[in-house]
Amino acid sequence: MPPPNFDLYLITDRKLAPGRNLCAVVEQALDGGVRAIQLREKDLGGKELFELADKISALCRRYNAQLFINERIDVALAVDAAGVQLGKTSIPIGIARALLGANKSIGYSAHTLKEARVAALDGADFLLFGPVYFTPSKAPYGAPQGLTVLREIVDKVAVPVYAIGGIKTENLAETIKTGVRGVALISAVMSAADPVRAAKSILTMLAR
Ligand code: TZP
Repeated sequence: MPPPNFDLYLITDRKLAPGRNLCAVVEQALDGGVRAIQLREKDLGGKELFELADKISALCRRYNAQLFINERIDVALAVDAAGVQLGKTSIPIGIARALLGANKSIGYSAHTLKEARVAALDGADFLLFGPVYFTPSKAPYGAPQGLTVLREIVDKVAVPVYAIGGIKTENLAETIKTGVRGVALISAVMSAADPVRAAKSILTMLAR
């Protein structure tokens, strides 16, 4: 696959957009210029996830945006998504590639340099690395990884890297300086009072 062409990777979590319809928030993000969405609703079973993916896939097509499905290769194939996001507990990258074919992208969420290197060798198209900063959902797993480790991964692994975890407009500039390909985030857009404006301002900063 060609390298990813997006700077901002928006990940969904409907629990971080309470009282709002997930499709409506995703559409606002797309309106704000987001062109890559990862559907990550881990508590949904196949039927509900497929139905949601089908709706979000239609939205993404309308905006010419790419849709990635967290973990579920079957759902990604069912809605002809751009690819999947895998991690340590997922089906191996090589098996996913065999099922998805050469024309789908595989993102891999790494938490150590070793994991990042193995994922690159196994054929991941891009990596997420984090949590770079404090973020409530990852607090139980220990301290954030910080910028030094992020820079090391960017320098040592020959696959585009996206920073994730606690990314906000306030820390975007210092994050980008590490040489990352872009950033992945949830709450800075999903929980924003105005997701259109939040997406726009993050994308403007990333484009600089
Ligand atoms: N993986 C590492 S940190 C994280 C995930 C899914 C959560 C990112 O959420 P936020 O709200 O952008 O900090």
